[in-house]
Amino acid sequence: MTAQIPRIDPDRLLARLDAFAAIGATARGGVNRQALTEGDREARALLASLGQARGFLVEQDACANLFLRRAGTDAALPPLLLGSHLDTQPTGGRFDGALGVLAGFEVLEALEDAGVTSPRAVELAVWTNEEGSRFLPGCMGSQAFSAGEIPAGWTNILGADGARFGDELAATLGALSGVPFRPLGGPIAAYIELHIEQGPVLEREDIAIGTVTGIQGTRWLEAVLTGAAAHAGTTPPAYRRDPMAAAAAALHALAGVMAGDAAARLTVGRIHAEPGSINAVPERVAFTLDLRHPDAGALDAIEREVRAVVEAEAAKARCEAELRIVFDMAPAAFPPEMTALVEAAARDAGHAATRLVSGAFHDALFLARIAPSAMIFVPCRDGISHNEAEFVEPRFCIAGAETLLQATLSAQDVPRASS
Ligand code: HGY
Ligand code: MN
Ligand code: MN
Repeated sequence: MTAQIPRIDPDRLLARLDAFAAIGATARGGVNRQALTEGDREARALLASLGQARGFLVEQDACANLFLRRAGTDAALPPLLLGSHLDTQPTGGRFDGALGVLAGFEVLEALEDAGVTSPRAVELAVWTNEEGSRFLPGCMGSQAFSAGEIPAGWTNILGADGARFGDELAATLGALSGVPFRPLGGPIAAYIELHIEQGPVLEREDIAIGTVTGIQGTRWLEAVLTGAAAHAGTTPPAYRRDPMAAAAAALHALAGVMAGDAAARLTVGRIHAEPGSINAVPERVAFTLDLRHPDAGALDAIEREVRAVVEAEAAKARCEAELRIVFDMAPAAFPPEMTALVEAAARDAGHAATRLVSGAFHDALFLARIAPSAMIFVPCRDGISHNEAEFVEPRFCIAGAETLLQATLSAQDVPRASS
């Protein structure tokens, strides 16, 4: 049977997005499907069953990365890998990660429906814990895949909810008991990821496709300031060693980091006081710092400034300060030939495209360490993400999937379908 021209089925893709958005749906229209929770397991199980129903080989690896494989004619060739993530922020959106996974699945189905044969297998990967909001760091699945091993220290990492990573990983693997294991790691021929932009550029320029040239650097720090618990009513200022006062002064001073450099990003997303009593000066205050910059040297300079300011304010309050790096992703550029492949795919799919650097980190950053990688962005409304109001117009979801299909075909060494 000669192959037909593969085409994205818009209704099928949009229905899948709705079905997965229902898993972990929040009352305000978002999704709370954090890594290695019951919701994450439910979404993985649904995708696994959909893949098995289409005759794709479904496997998982020791880091609970999930793979759906559509075989090629030459099993010896490393596969072309598509992928993204299904885990979300606590108040996440319906598209962050899920669009890339479900568009990738739609590409596999379109190839299958059209009877396309190709030398390379096409695989879809669902990476474990991209977000890093429950268990630090982020991108655990793609880090382990690209390194070919799970760092020993991860097993005992405690999540924001107190759960132990090793336990939750084992429960997640066990929840897909019928799915066979595969070794952790490559080789892969290339990696292509579709994702929402999570910023305002594409919408502002009214362009459907972003050709991602690279990803800015990210560095996460955990700061712990330690003073002395004391009575809120009887302890005068001179007798206090108040880590909350020190933290407040430090964060106020650090607001200048972004004021001084338009490309710099500094976010304190989580702060916690112990014992956390209304009428006790805290003994300990811990907070997270998310630093971003496209330039590695500038990122180092921001870290130095953060350390100097936090340590100085702690000293003023006669507190100890400890800051440790918990996640460090150097900026990276995607190879020109992969960027060109995405631009050609957008053109072939009939969509305008523009180049941009990603402000968010992605699993593609780690895949780029072991294979030529590329990312395709689509606009999200008002650039909102990591927020339950995240929204992508259906036409952009479809444009992204059509571009991913064309990129898959051209990366497959098969004649590109003329649309
Ligand atoms: O935080 C990030 O950049 C990614 O969206 N998880
Ligand atoms: Mn994401
Ligand atoms: Mn995200």
